[in-house]
Amino acid sequence: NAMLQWQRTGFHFQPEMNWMNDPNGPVYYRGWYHLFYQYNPEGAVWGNIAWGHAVSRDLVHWRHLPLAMVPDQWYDINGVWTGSATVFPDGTLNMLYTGSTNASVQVQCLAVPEDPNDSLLRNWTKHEANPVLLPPPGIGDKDFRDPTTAWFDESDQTWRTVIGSKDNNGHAGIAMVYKTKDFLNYELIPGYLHRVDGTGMWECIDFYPVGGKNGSEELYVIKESSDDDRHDWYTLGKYDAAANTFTAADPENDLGIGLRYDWGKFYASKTFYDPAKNRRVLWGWIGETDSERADVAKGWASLMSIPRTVELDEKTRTNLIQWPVEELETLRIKSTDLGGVTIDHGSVYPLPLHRATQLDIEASFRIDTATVAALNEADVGYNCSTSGGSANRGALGPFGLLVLADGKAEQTAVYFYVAKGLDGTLQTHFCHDESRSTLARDVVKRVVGYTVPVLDGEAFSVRVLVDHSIVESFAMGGRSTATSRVYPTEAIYGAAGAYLFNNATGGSVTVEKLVVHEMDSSYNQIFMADDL
Ligand code: DQQ
Repeated sequence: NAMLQWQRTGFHFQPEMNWMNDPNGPVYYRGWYHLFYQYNPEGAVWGNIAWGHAVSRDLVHWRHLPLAMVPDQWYDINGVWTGSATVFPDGTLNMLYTGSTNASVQVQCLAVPEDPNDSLLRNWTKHEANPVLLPPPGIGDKDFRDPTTAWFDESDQTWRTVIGSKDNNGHAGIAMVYKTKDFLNYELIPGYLHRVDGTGMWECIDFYPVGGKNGSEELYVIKESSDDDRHDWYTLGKYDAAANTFTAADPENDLGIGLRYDWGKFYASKTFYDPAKNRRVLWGWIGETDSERADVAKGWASLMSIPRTVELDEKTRTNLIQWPVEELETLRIKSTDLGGVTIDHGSVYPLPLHRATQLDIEASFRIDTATVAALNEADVGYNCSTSGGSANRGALGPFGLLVLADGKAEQTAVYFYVAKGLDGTLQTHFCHDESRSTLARDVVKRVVGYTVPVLDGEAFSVRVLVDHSIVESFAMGGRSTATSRVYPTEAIYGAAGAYLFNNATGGSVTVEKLVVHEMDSSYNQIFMADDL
C-alpha cells in the first residue's frame, strides 16, 4: 500500500517487509555487527517465527542477509524463538535459543556457525543433541524461555546462563541459573537468582555488570520483559555468584516497580558487549500502536530502536544512562543552531526547518529562577499518563517540543513538567503526549513518561530522534527515555514541522541550547556478495 509507505523510517532498522519482533543474539564478530531478530517471513503479523539476520560495520548502515534459522525441526517447528550469543575466549561463538516444539513445549537449543571463517555468519548448524534443555520439574512447559548470553565462572570453571520463568505460587517472575561446561549438559543451580512476587512471566531476561570504572563499585543490572504489562523493567543491585543471588540495591525500585528502560513502546530488549568500542549496546523491539489491519495493509510491522549505549549513571548511581551510539551522528547532514530564544508562557514558536521528518534534536531549557521562587503552592500528584498531557497547564510546565506537527491538527509533544512538592522540592516529569499525534482513530494514543532525576544546577535537557513514524527521546542525558510510534495523516512530508512550546502559566522558559540536525537516511541494503 503505497499510501502508507511514508511510515517507513529513514535511519531506524527494519526488515524490507513483514513482521519483526525481539532482537536476538546481537554480537560483534570479525569486524561486523550482527543483528538477528524474530521474523515472520510470511506476513505482517506474528507467526512462523524464524531468525532474520542483518550485518553492519557501524551499527547504522545495515545489509539484510538470508534467514539465519527457520523452524524446521520437531523441537522448534512452532518457532525459533529468542536467544543469545556467547563469545568464547578464542573468538568463536554459539547461540542458545528457545525452540517451541511440535507440542508447544519450550526447550533450549544450541546452534553454531557452520563456517567460523565466514565473518557474515550466514549459515547455522542446529546441534544434533537438540533440544539440550527441557523445562525442569515444577516449571510450566510454556514458561521456560529466552536464555541469556552466558558468562564464565572462575570458581568452578563453568558457564552460566539465565532463563526466565514464573512461579504460579505468588504469580512471581523468576530467574533460574544453569551451569554448563559444554552447552550440551546443564545443571540447574538450586534457588533463584531473583524472584519478585506478582510480576508474572519474565521474558527475555538480561543480566550484566555496569560501573566499576575509576574506582567506583561495580553493580549488576537485571532486566525482565514483563509478559503481564509488556514493559522492560530493570533494577540495579549486587550479584553474589557463590550464593547464586542478586539483591536489588533499592527494594523500592525492584523489578516491575520503579525503573524502566523506556516509558513508551519498547520491549524484549537485549544488550551485548561491543569489544571494538568497549561499550555495552542495547537494542529494543519497537512494536506498532496502530491496528493489525493497518499493518497488514502496509505489509510490515515493527522497528528496532536506535542502538543505545548503556552505562551506570555515576552521578546518581540509582539509574542507567542510555544514549544513541555515537555512529548515528554521521547521518547528520544539516545542522541549525536555534538556541538562545526565550519562550513566553502560553506560546508556541515554529522552528524554521527545511524538512522535519528525519531529525536529531538537541535541546536544553531553563526556567527563570524568579518564577520558581515565587511559586508558593504545592503541585502534587502529577502523573504523565493521567494528568492531561501537554494541554494541562501548571505553573512550571509543560514545556518542550512539538514534533511531526502541522500547526493545526496533529502534533506529538515531548515535554517536561516540573511540580513542586509539599516540602518545597521540585520534581521533574518527562513525558510524551501522543493524544494528538494523528487524526486516525484505530491507533492507541497515550501520554507516557515518568519522573526523571535533575541534579542541582542542571538544565532540563532532551535529545529527540524523529523518524517518520517514530519519536525516540532521551531526557537528562539519557536517565529517562520514551519512545512513541505515531501515525500522522496530515503532518507528513513537507507538511511536517517542529515547534518549541511553553504551556506553563508561570514564567518564561529560556532555550539554552537548541541544535536541530536534519538526518540522512541509512538506506538499509540488500546484501550483495561483491559488497564484501
Ligand atoms: N518473543 C519470543 C519469545 C519471547 C517473546 C517469541 C518476547 O521467545 O519470550 O517470538 O517478545
